[in-house]
Amino acid sequence: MKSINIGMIGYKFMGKAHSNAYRALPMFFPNSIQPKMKVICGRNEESVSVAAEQFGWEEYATDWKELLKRDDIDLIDINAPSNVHKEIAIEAAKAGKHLYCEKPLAFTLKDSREMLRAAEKAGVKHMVGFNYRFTPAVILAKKLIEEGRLGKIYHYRGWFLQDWITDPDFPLVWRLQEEIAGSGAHGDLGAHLIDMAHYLIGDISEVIGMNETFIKERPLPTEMDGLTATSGEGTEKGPVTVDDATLFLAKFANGALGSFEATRFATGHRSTNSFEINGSKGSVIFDFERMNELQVFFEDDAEDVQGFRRVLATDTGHAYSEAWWPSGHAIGYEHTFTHAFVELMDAFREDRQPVPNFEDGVKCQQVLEAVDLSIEQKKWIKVSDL
Ligand code: SOE
Repeated sequence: MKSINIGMIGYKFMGKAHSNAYRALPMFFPNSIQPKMKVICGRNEESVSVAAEQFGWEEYATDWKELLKRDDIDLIDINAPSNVHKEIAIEAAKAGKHLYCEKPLAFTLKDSREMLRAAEKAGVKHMVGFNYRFTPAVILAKKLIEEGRLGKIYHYRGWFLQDWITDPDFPLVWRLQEEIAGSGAHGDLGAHLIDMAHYLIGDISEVIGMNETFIKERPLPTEMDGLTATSGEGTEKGPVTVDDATLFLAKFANGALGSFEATRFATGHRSTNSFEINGSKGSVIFDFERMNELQVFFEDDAEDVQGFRRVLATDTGHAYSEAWWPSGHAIGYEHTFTHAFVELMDAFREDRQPVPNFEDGVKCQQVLEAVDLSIEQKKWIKVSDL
């Protein structure tokens, strides 16, 4: 197998990020199985045709059901809004297509389990878009934990802070409508936090949370694109039906304690995706806005030089460093997607499931839902009860 033919559904922010990543593979990972950018699909013919040309797809299509019928498509990449993930994924699996799906996998735990079952029944490969796992500094944190260099883990602190909707006049984009997005900061940002914690620390066993929608009504949009939108003067308003912020506490199965904060109201924080981990022998701090670095602290450093030190995780010897630039030449957000697709293509070569896959998507959904339930019932919820 030399290449995998891709049919991609969605062409906005994530569609662009995915396309860019597919294009990087032949140049930077020439030994990988290569993705062939066959068809890009979206409902608006004018826009999707422009995207096809700009992003470098061979063809465009406007009907995803027709796309599934094509014999020359091996994998369906779903990056349309969350309300269509389930139907497309299940139909694509039935058509024998391999799957890549953006997060959060589905609206509900039940839906995500159905998606996983459909993929397993069809015997196709399935992957979920938790791209931040593929940041070299995050991989370094994982390595330090696995090698026991941080000792017994006591604390995990995760926070994903954005501020793109603090203006009360920012329009009611689809991400603020429950029927399209499923949830707000919780599913959009919290999903990344939960997956990161699963990857680094392990299973979350119990949670208790709180949430808030600070701005209850917003003007209807006249145009939206990615995270930007406009609305006219005095435009009619509609209700915001998702959370603006969700916070929760967690207990991990291994005894560690966790705290999580996902918000779109952290003024000044454009996209601060961070964690801090404290163990008996050391600590690490990561902030995606400085994604090439990991702050590390080791308890057994000589006392007179103890302190957090900055490790450049894109230097020689770190994950994926050989594929990119000479030491010290940084990489960016888009590279996390390229790395995710390298994992996907490796899974094809080694005939195994890629990681993270729909099982990880379901696990994440289980925690998201446990937090929602804890908010509703105002009490701790055991994740395994769901
Ligand atoms: C918007 O909040 C968003 O683009 C998310 O949808 C992404 O998953 C996250 O990576 C960055 O922020």
